Amino acid sequence: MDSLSYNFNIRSYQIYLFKVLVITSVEKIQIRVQTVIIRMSSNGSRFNRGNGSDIKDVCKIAIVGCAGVGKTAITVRYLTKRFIGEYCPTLERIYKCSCKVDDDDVRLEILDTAGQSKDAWKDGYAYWADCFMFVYSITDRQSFDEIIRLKRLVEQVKNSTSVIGILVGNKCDLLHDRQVPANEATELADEIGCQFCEVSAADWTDVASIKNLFKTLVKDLRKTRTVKEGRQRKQSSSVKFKQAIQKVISGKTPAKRTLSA
Ligand SMILES: Nc1nc2c(ncn2[C@@H]2O[C@H](COP(=O)(O)OP(=O)(O)O)[C@@H](O)[C@H]2O)c(=O)[nH]1
Ligand SMILES: [Mg+2]
Repeated sequence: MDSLSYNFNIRSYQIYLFKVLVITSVEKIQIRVQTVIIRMSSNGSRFNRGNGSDIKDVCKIAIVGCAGVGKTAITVRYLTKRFIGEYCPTLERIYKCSCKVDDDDVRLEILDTAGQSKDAWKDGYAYWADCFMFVYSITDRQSFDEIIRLKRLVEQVKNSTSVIGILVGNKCDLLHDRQVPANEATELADEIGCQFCEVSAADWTDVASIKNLFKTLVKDLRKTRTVKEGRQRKQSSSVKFKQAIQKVISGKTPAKRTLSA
């Protein structure tokens, strides 16, 4: 009787141990499965965001102009809505961000240039960029005179006179130091085929105007791209039409020969 109860105890202990092991391993598996699911879902959402499946365009903008005109100040104002005051004068960087234009998400790559030389232009960002922000300071006549040369350089690199750009007169908070009248800048804008706007990166009430500079460029670029695509589609469909006609004509000729033979 004693040995029976002993055996029974051992068996029940074994069953208990077995149950515990099974439960803990099942729990472990459940935990692992849950972890994998969490990882997958978090990767998935990150992937969806990073992938940018709903992003339609990439727009590469180069901010160009003489040193000290406020290129970095404009870029930083746009990206952070802040005006820091002092910026590294040799800093040259590409910033990536996105914006909404006409209900579409557009990816922006903004190149804040520094100290351009003629050669750098030829080899570098003029070639890289889709559109340009030509910045001068309304308090610096020389920076305004430089714009026409910069525009010509871009045209050379792009091998086209129809460059997408906007002329920007910065530091319009410093009206007392103005060296470039607004009407003169409007004339230049007409001459180089750009829109024109005066802004102040320092004035916080001008944040919307700075945002608009970028939006205008993106809109112009998208319009140009749509027109180009339309033209290409038209060309390819007219080529296809011509090819179809030629096929019909060349298909009829041998058929006639067979008939006459
Ligand atoms: N008053 C005023 N100062 C500005 C404005 N934008 C830039 N600055 C100042 O001009 C200097 C040069 O600006 P920065 O952005 O570094 O010029 P960059 O060399 O063209 O990049 C800095 O001291 C800025 O604080 C502006 O709109 N108004
Ligand atoms: Mg700078």
